[in-house]
Amino acid sequence: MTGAVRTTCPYCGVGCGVTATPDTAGGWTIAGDVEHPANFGRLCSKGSALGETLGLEGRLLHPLVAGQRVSWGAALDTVAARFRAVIDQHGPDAVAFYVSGQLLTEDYYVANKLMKGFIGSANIDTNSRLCMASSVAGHRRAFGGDVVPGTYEDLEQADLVVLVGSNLAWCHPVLYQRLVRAKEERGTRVVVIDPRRTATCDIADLHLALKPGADVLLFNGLLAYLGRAGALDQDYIARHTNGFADTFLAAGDDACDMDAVAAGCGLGLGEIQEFYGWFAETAATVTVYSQGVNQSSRGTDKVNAIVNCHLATGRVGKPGMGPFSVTGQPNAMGGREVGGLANQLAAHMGFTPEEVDRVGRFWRAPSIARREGLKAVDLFQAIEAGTVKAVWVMATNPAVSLPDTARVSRALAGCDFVVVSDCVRETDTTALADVLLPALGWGEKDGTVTNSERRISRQRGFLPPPGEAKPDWWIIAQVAARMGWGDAFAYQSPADIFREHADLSGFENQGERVFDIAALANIDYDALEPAQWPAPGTARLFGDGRFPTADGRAAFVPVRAVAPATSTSAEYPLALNTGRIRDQWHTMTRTGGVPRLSGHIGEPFVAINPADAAASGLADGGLAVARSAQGRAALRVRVTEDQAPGEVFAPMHWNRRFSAEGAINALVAPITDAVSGQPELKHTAIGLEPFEPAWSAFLITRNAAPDPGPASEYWSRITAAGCSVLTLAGTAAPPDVAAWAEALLPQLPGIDYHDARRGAHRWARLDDDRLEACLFLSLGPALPARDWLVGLFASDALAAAARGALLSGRVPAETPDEGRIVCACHNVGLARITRAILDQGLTSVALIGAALKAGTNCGSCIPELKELIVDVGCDHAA
Ligand SMILES: Nc1nc2c(c(=O)[nH]1)N[C@H]1C(S)=C(S)[C@@H](COP(=O)(O)OP(=O)(O)OC[C@H]3O[C@@H](n4cnc5c(=O)[nH]c(N)nc54)[C@H](O)[C@@H]3O)O[C@H]1N2
Ligand SMILES: Nc1nc2c(c(=O)[nH]1)N[C@H]1C(S)=C(S)[C@@H](COP(=O)(O)OP(=O)(O)OC[C@H]3O[C@@H](n4cnc5c(=O)[nH]c(N)nc54)[C@H](O)[C@@H]3O)O[C@H]1N2
Ligand code: SF4
Ligand SMILES: [Mo]
Repeated sequence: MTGAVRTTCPYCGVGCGVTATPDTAGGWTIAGDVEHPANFGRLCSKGSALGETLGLEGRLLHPLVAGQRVSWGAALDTVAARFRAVIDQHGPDAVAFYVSGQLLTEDYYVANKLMKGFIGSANIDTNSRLCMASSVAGHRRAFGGDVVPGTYEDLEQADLVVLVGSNLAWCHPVLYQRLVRAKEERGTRVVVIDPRRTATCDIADLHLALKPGADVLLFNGLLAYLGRAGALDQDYIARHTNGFADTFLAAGDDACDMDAVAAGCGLGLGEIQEFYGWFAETAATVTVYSQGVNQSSRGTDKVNAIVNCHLATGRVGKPGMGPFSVTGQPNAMGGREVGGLANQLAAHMGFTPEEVDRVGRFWRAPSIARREGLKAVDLFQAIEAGTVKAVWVMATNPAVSLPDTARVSRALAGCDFVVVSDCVRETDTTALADVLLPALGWGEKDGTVTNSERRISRQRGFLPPPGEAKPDWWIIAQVAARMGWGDAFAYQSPADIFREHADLSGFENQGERVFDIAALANIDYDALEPAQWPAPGTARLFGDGRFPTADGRAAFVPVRAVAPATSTSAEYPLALNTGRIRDQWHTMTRTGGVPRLSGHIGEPFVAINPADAAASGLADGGLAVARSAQGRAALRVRVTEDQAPGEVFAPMHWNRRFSAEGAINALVAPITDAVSGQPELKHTAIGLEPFEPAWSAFLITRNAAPDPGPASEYWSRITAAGCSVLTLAGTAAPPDVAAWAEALLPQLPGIDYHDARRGAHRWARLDDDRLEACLFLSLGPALPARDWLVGLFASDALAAAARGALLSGRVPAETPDEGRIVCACHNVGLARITRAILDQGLTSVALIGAALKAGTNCGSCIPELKELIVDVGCDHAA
């Protein structure tokens, strides 16, 4: 491949290798790197669409102070001077950094070194607190270090894969596809443990839809069962572990009999027995866990409940066996390596006097922090209380992603000095900043990331730096220099930083710290091939039963089942679970503007069981207002049997840029796990009621959609091919459409139609044959079909039939309506797939693939295609 740059995907922790190759039109072709051992050439829908995220629209390109463009010198002086002033007056703990698993390791290392080594406070925490903190704490309790023992191949070599609180199909799609193929080849059994039915259940031999939070009880029950079934590895327990007896007793107390476990988990006895039996009889078992485990007020205990069962059977770090915490962000692991968490110092060292002394000498740090700093939720509460007076946020959007966003916004709004480094100009967090610093984004920046299997890969830049944007490490080092520490931050390149980081990992390390990459310190950084740590090429750890604890043994941790911190009540009768959808990344700053990623699910929604919907007076496709003790949200209703009664689900992605009230963390309580500090993002008691619009509308414009205006209490925005789409609704009198429309595109001729009897308006503006904008408004909740209208913007010339249809508001019979996008890789919509299933009698995913290409690239839509074959077939038969 001539001119191809090998880099790594900036989204999930699978860490797929990507190649960027210049095309003849001056753009870049993005493809999977066939040589990268994480993905061997595969990419999911988000990775495949990376080429569509390279535009500069919406980018933050210049430093801003108080909204005014300034030079880099002035911006950096301001940041250094303001931080210096607060530190001089109030001490180092009055300032803080809040950073992110989306920084590269080099950026992260420099931020951590500045705060902990030189400013002298450990008030640097990361969004990994919301993500991996419980796994980190659970690993440290059990293994003595934050280590994921396994490797992706273990999922392929296992005979049983248990997925706990992980929607792998949507959140780690390429790893999921590896599992799918292994299952096809060797018949791997798959158990999914998740309160809701997810796309991942498509390959489940067993789906345990347990009660939210019941994981500790389920795994305590498993440990007790393993004892009864004679399935414990007594030899391993005796030789390689401590604390079994107490742990086994605690588990037995919780899980005194199987009926109690079944009742407590809300599961049938038979299904629990089936799972326990499989686990007992299958040596090659991997348990993958993710946010359904971590994001809980008992997240650390959940992790240890799982690890206990693996220790009890001696299944740790051996081929096809082990507990496997999959990381979310591209560099969640790298952050843990450098010490980005407030309770870690650096290079997997904590705050013992010996470690503080060692790191202090290595850094030649004048005033190194000696104790842990504030964890994310506490940090923002300290900002609100005014004890932290200056904060620098990097590569994260806390005004959306932290629980109780009203409080987070209040904290930032009231804070004396807020600096935000981001690539994007307008986010809910940049809106609250005093200083905005433009950072290089993916494709521009250079450094390393570590994926879920401890594999360090290079991210390489292939684009020129846009505007005045700079690498995060450079920005931090410049501020450090201005605060008087130029010598310690005199890095010329990411390679310099990586070398120092690698050296620190090996510094006075006689093998007691597993994280040791000293061997990488002097390699050719630019040519670095993906390598698993420690020492390049260690696929598995702990297979010999030796752990990085004082006596070399792993620890069983006795854990007890406890219900989630908030319980439902008459006022808030439903348990709100939150998480991800297939094609959006977090707060949508990168994926929200890509049409084919917005076509799958285009509005913030709440998924609810039919019985609960009926009880709350909610209809599928209608709108709902959700309330909790913290705040409210307004969401589209999806009625589905995938949700258990009493539980609802909403995505975490929407925010003030894309919706009026779609931000779900407005509802979520800031309750944290006492050990890890990770918030309980998966369980909040809420109430739902219908939102009954007096009017509904949509506005489609070729250019960026205009502000929805105050009359629209509900609105949400998506980007489609050639246009931006606003869906709107209000409970008061409808806005003056004529005035609104006139303000939009006064100069163009078009179609204006007002049905006075029904109160409906249809308005469209044309530039010759090209549709520029249209606005449909009707009284009440219902609106005409909108997908075909959106489709009209994909072309530059309007057909005569479409012109007529615009006026009548009726879909012309011959319009090939694509419908909601199901296959994002090949842009194939629901309507087209449904028609093909019916017209061509397609009965398998393979046949759909052959006819339409849907499902033939990343495979993420296959669960949905299968469902469609069944649904469409049934409807047709009925
Ligand atoms: N498409 C997409 N992929 C992503 C991301 C993204 O934004 N979009 N983000 C990345 C990041 S940072 C992360 S952390 C990962 C997260 O990846 P996942 O953890 O797989 O994703 P989530 O949807 O947050 O939650 C997983 C599941 O936990 C379930 N759950 C809720 N409560 C419980 C419970 O009490 N017990 C159990 N057993 N399960 C429960 C939820 O129903 C949900 O299906 O995804 C990564 N990949
Ligand atoms: N209710 C609920 N809340 C959740 C979760 C949940 O499941 N439910 N999940 C939690 C989890 S696991 C996570 S990881 C968080 C994620 O939450 P966030 O970290 O807040 O989400 P992102 O949208 O990824 O924010 C990253 C920001 O960094 C910017 N950025 C991207 N690259 C760079 C860069 O190189 N440099 C700089 N300076 N900026 C950059 C982006 O434009 C964006 O504004 O959300 C958490 N919040
Ligand atoms: S699975 Fe998808 S999002 Fe995750 S790293 Fe691979 S291509 Fe990127
Ligand atoms: Mo995450």
